[in-house]
Amino acid sequence: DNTWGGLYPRESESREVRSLDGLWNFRLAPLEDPEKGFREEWYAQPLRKTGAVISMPVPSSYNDVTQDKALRDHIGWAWYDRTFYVPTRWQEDKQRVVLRLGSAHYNSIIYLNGVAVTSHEGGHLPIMSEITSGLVYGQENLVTVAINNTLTPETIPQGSITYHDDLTRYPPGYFTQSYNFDFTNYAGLHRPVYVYTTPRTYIEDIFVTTDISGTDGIISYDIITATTKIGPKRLNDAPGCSMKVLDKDGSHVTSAIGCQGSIMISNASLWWPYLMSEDPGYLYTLKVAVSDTEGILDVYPQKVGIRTIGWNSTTLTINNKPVYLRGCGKHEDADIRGKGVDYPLIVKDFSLLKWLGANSFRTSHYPYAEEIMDMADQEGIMVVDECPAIGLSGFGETLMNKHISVMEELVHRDRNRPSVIMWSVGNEPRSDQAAAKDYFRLVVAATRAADATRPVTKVVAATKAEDSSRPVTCVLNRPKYKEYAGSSLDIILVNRYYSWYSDTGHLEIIKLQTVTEFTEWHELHNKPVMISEYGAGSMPGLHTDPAFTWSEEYQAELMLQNFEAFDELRKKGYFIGEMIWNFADFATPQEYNRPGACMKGLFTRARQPKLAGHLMRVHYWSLAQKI
Ligand code: GCB
Repeated sequence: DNTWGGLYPRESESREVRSLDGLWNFRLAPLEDPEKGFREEWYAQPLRKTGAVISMPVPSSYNDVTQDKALRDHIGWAWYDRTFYVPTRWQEDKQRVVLRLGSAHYNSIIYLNGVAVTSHEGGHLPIMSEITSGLVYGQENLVTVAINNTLTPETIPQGSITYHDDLTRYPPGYFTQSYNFDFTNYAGLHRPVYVYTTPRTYIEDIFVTTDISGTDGIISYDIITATTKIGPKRLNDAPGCSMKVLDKDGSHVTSAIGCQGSIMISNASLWWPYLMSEDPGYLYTLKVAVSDTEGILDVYPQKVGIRTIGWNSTTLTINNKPVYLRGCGKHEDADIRGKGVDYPLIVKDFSLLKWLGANSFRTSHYPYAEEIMDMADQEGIMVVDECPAIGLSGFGETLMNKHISVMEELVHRDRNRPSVIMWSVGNEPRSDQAAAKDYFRLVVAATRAADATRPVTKVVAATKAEDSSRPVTCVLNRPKYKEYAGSSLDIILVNRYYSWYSDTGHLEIIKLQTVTEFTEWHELHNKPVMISEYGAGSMPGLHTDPAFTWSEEYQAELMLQNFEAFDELRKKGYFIGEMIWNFADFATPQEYNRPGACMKGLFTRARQPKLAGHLMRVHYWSLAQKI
């Protein structure tokens, strides 16, 4: 039952937003009886009445918050619940009420007062359900979420479950979960949960695109209004839209009338990436209102950054200026909270990105929280917005349809964001399999169609690439001559670990191999190319000279060799950026080749710089001055 998660809950003259974050009650389903909670209807009563519960913070991953190994390693259903009140005034004022979860990893079923109100597949995108008629007003309400983190070849991302039935080696019923990726599959209610109101006739959706004409900015908009089917509606006429444009300081710039149209802003302040202007990340606010003959019904504040994106076979431009991406692959990852949204961490990470002189990151390998994306918009940090398709293999139709619907949900969530400059349909698929060709052609076409610069409805039809406002990419990691996805893409992104996963210890080969390979990728597809991952693991505090694998020196010298290759490639005119792997060390499953974490961070997991962090700071700031 996947649908779009709706506009982000924001307060306005007509909307109230209440947070349901805090400590929820929590209980795991037993491994040996995973369906127990459904059979015993745990959702029909407070969880604490069904058995022992613990307190679980929301937002947070559940894995690392206690001393319990079974909780950390749990595979299967987990149950959350809490109670909350809504005022009777919401009913008297005929408000429409919506429950919204920023995400729930991976499959989830949401109940209100014992009744299932919605379900969702996929762990990184918002979920909403109108709950107007299911609430008891002025009394206690119960919200329950059942959530399952099992990954299979049919989920995105993929994983697989192995049952070990050799009873001489494993206990009865023993199974293990493996993954097509290297990061910890943290699970839980990772993002804020809200209950919010709108009037019964409300702004359902807003789509903005922007353009530039001389010194003027143009905001084209499409407002979709709706009326809830529940209860009497106050609607004396077809709703009409109007809007005010406010500048960064909240001062009135101009106004417009109509649900579709465009607004001209003379001498507009453009949205520029960090270090490309004195005031990067400039955002206007479009205060959208819908009214009937009796007056204003609903108001929603929509941020807008005025900028253009362009690309051809060699270059990516913002506001008609070529840009070179200086960035990092990242993860939503920290100790204790795992992938839980954490405001101190968000502010710290953006502060570190700016300290580095970086202008971009990739949401490797799944859509990040909207709270993070808001910061990117506001700070002028460009984002390669990636969906959760990592390491995909087996390109069947069911998987493809799921992949397309994830891309549509992602594009729908993020299409108004100026920071999003590229969609990534995946990371390192097994695109050496011939079936990848049609598969990616169709996924890319659907992505382009979802981002068409014309009124968008929920029905997505294939359209031409010329209609899209952002390039589509996928991170390729297959031998270039047996690779079937690249031909469908606008920009070629490749992860490459010379002198780490191949020729380990031989730093001297990096420059030659990197220049050769990326030149060939460009020649093969005649498209801009970028390195989306390179790097080496380092143990903070381990020093060796001459450099030796895992030392801070080895990581730094590997970077220096790569920088020389990138200099050379830049001179050729089609190399549009570099993103190191990774911004910070991050958690990985238990294994013998990594010490509990991927150690390729510029920063430790606690966000302190390694030698590599200091080196990158010098490199990115000097690049920012040069190009
Ligand atoms: C990759 C993956 C990334 C891994 C990295 C590594 O190519 O895209 O998710 O963490 O390599 O360190 O192996």
